[in-house]
Amino acid sequence: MALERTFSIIKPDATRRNLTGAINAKFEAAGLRVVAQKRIQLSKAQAGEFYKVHAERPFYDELCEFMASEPIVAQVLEGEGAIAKNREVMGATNPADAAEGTIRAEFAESVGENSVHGSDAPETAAVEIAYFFSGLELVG
Ligand code: DAT
Ligand code: MG
Repeated sequence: MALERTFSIIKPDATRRNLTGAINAKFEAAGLRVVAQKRIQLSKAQAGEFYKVHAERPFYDELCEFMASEPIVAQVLEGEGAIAKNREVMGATNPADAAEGTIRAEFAESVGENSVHGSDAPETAAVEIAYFFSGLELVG
């Protein structure tokens, strides 16, 4: 398997509950390395741009409000097969469906406030990393 990078967000419900370290511990235990990380607060417009693929969904406005409500931690994770591995560590979108031991099973509060974002494919990972980080911030 190839060494990959994926984009991750620790969402406002998790930063509010001081879970950044607990979530990073899950990534590291799974062999994912945090190679870039910053805590920032998005505007609603920036959240809307990031999630524009969901613009037609009924939960879009609520999702953008939530993502801008408090700080997030934006991250780049690196590892063998990092994109799929991160999705595995995250668990299903709805915490009620998430496998035991996954981040969402342990920490998510609801399908909307589900603690983490992770890229779903190499193309989206590249776009999402470039939206949040410059090349100079990616030291490996
Ligand atoms: P994922 O975050 O697992 O990639 P997604 O891309 O389908 O899931 O949706 C993006 C986010 O939108 C998700 O993390 C939380 C929110 N969301 C998805 N489905 C929802 C729903 N039925 N009700 C409320 N929010 C939802
Ligand atoms: Mg998604």
